[in-house]
Amino acid sequence: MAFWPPSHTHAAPSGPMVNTATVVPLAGYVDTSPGNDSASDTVTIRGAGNLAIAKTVTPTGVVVRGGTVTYTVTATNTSPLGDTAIGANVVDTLPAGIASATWTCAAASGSSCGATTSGSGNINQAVNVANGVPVVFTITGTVSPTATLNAAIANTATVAAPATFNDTGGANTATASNTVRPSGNLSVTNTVSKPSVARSGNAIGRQVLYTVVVANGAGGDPMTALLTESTPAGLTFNSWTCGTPSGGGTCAAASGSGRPVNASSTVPGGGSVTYRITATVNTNAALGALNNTVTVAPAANFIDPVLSNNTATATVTVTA
Ligand SMILES: [Ca+2]
Ligand SMILES: [Ca+2]
Repeated sequence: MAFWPPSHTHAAPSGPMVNTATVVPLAGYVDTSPGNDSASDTVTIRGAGNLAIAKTVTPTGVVVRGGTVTYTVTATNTSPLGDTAIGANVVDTLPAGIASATWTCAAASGSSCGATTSGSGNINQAVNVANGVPVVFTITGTVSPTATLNAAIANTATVAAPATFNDTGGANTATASNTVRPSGNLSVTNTVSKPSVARSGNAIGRQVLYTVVVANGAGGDPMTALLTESTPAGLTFNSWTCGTPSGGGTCAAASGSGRPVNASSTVPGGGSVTYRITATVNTNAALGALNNTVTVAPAANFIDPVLSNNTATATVTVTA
């Protein structure tokens, strides 16, 4: 019997091929059982190549609750003989930290997305992947508002070869991962007790009190905030306190000497703490505006998406 050559030399159709052989009696002979003169064999033609999948995510590294995350899932086929994987199954099951997602699929000529090119939720779809022509799924998801803080959201995609395709390599699973970090809009205000100070005055007269409020916007995650006071010329810092919490705010330290430098507090969304900082205008301070700026910064692994309200300046006018 002649079979389809087991190693073909060109792109061949995949799927079952039926090969039938028949014997015919020579002239003058009688076949007493003509019913068994023919036999068929079914040979399945299998394509071959490395069916693989890759996955990337944007943003990389860190996401916040309620934020948007985009995954790109790329199924590829590297086939030395140019075979197409017909009906390769792509699966992407959304992890718990993703509240909802929609997806689209795109494929250039030769490959195909299969039944549909868009959907929502999990992906479980048979696609055709031609040699060198990727099938690309783009998933746009929303991070759950209750996603566990400081934990990873790992999203895995797989591609499985159809029965008609011999997957000759690995790389059938790919995972993209992000860490959910706390996010809140920290802000700071700074007011001073006196509009002006005479540098010729006595020590009490030259003392000023700065009232600095560190707040976190409503709806934010609890944030660890670091307050730092600048060191303007003409001013000597005496001491500071931290207190007057609202909304569950807490101060890491209740007081300190000099100026606050990375003074830490934890402020839930909608909460605040208040620093009171005493300083003395020096007798040799320059006349005119004496600006004192405070800055609040999120601690490491806390995300403040709005930095424009993280500094505040209070001004004292120095007079003779
Ligand atoms: Ca593979
Ligand atoms: Ca801010």
